[in-house]
Amino acid sequence: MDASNFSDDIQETSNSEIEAFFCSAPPLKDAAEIKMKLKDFVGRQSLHSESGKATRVVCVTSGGTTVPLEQRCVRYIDNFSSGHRGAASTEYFLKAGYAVIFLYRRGTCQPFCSSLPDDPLLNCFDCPDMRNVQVQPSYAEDVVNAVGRHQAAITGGTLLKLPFTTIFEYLQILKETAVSMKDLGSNAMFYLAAAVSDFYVPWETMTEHKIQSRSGPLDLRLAQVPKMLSVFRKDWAPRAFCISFKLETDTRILLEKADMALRRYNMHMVVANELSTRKEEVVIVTASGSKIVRRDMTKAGGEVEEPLIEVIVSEHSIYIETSTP
Ligand code: 9Z3
Repeated sequence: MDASNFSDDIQETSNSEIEAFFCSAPPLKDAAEIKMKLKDFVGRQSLHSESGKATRVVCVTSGGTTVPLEQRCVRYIDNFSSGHRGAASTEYFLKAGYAVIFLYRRGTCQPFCSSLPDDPLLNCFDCPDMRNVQVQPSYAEDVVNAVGRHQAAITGGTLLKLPFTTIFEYLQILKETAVSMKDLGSNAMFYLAAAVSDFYVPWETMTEHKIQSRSGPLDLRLAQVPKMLSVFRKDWAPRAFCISFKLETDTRILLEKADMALRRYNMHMVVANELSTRKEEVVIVTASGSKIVRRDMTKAGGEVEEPLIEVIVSEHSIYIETSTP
């Protein structure tokens, strides 16, 4: 299974295929609430922009989508992504003054939490009695930092978090998000780091109940998820600055595939990364060439996302300056 439905291995997808995907997908349970949250969040940024400099808003997608095999899902196919790239990038975008819509896979890495233990988180706390919860002194600074920065971003209206699990949820929420950000024009950015399923079981052909093992080996035929990037650029987010990611395990084809994605889907930038070195370096591919970005090894805890977001922010500035209002 390839990492994304945005890969470039097949022909163009027609609008009717995309429509059919959305029509047959199980409707989002909390669609009205998501729409409302997006409207409030984006509206708040537009209000800020009246008072001077326009607020830039980036939608960061993060984590992998699942493909359920049963409607009452017991088993599913997953796409690899810890969510570290998306969570770390969100922090750097916030630092750079962006408002961030963080569209993330439930249970994956979260912004501000990288220095907290996840196994088990309870190591952070002590409970000397029923009325008293204390943070372990060795984690006190990290917890105060994480809670403080998270609360400031949420209550300050600069971070909106929207979770997804399945490919159906992800694509529906991404579309809603893009539509809600349309009026931001060139101040909007999409940073598509999520690892999105290429293949799926259409809802109407999916068995309702748990697949039984007594029937012997399981033959699965997966349909292709329609390629959404073209329609994304053309219809959902025509004026936004759009960055997609290309993941490969074979470095010999990585740059060629990234370049193909850039041209085929009219992306402003494709970030190419190889699975085993993705935390060390990435290659930014644009129409004017490619550039390797490495993490600063001289800096304790230096992350590749720091110089990456720096380059992206400056490219976005040029894009805004040269875009027609
Ligand atoms: C990426 O390439 C991300 O950088 C990673 C980050 C998922 C590798 P982690 O979450 O890893 O920090 O563990 N995301 C995009 C993957 C993808 O499916 N890209 C498509 C493709 O390669 C292009 S849009 O076909």
